[in-house]
Amino acid sequence: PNWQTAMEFEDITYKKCNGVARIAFNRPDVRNAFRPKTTSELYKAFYDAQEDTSIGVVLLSGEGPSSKDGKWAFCSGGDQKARGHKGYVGEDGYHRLNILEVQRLIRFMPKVVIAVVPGWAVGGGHSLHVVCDMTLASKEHAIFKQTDADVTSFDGGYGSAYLAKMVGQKKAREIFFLGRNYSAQEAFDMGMVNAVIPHDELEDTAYQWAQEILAKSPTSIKMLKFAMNLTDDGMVGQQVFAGEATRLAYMTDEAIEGRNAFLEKRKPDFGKDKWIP
Ligand code: 1HA
Repeated sequence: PNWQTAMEFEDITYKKCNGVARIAFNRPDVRNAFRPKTTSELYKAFYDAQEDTSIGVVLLSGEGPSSKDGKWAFCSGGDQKARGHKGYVGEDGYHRLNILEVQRLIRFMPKVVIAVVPGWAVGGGHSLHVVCDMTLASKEHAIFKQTDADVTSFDGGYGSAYLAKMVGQKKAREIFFLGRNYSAQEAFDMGMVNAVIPHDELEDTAYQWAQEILAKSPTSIKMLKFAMNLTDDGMVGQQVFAGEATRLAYMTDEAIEGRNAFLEKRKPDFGKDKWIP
């Protein structure tokens, strides 16, 4: 693919090519840990991908390998050096946890987000792969691990409770309570990885998966994502799904008649035989 840089950032890279956006952590020397600057850049890139009508699939990955030891990482979670007494401290001195806003954008955006995991997916980085629609993992280098309970920075939302829906309660508790390393194959066997891919083919495979999705009907993909989210997202899930139902209703003759009747100060005439069962 002929990737073109979409926006310049410091902590991430952001590129686009043929309907696909690729957002990648770019702090390989710290295993792609995120600091507040990283999460606000991520938010901007994801928001841009959401608003771009030519984009249907977003790949989330990590640049690498590390210049220090040649190891690969997807993301190792919150940068522990950026953690003050009250939480993660931004350049403005405020404590913020805006990775959760990024999670919500991934979850609610009407596009497919694929986690492309070339190496470590740890802590809040593990939670990010959980919240993505699908995960592709490097056969040789991907390692999945939850350290939240080691550093007292725990994801009690999608990272744990939604993970339990994905891999089952016993496995999710094992992942969090023991914090062991799991290979791509073990993560696949648990049901939290869609495919285990030879490292050299990982990026091309992700692009190929994206192209297959892009050949489908955009409305169908969007409604299906929101339908599958709905039961786990409560009233917000219903709201997101319903927003799309309203959009579809706007496209009917009834909606045109309702709007026109109001503007023309008359009673609407929706027709006598339109109560289709
Ligand atoms: O869960 C949440 C949140 C939940 C809700 C709301 C907000 C949240 C915000 C954040 C989080 C979290 O992410 S909590 C979990 C935070 N992350 C971790 O505890 C992982 C820490 N890192 C590790 O356990 C390991 O580094 C590793 C398993 C990812 C990789 O091990 P490895 O291959 O042995 O490399 P290592 O030598 O440990 O690391 C390489 C370099 O990267 C080290 O720096 P150096 O000694 O070369 O100067 C290391 O310090 C740095 N590094 C790695 N991970 C982080 C990091 N530096 C800062 N923060 C990191 N997370």
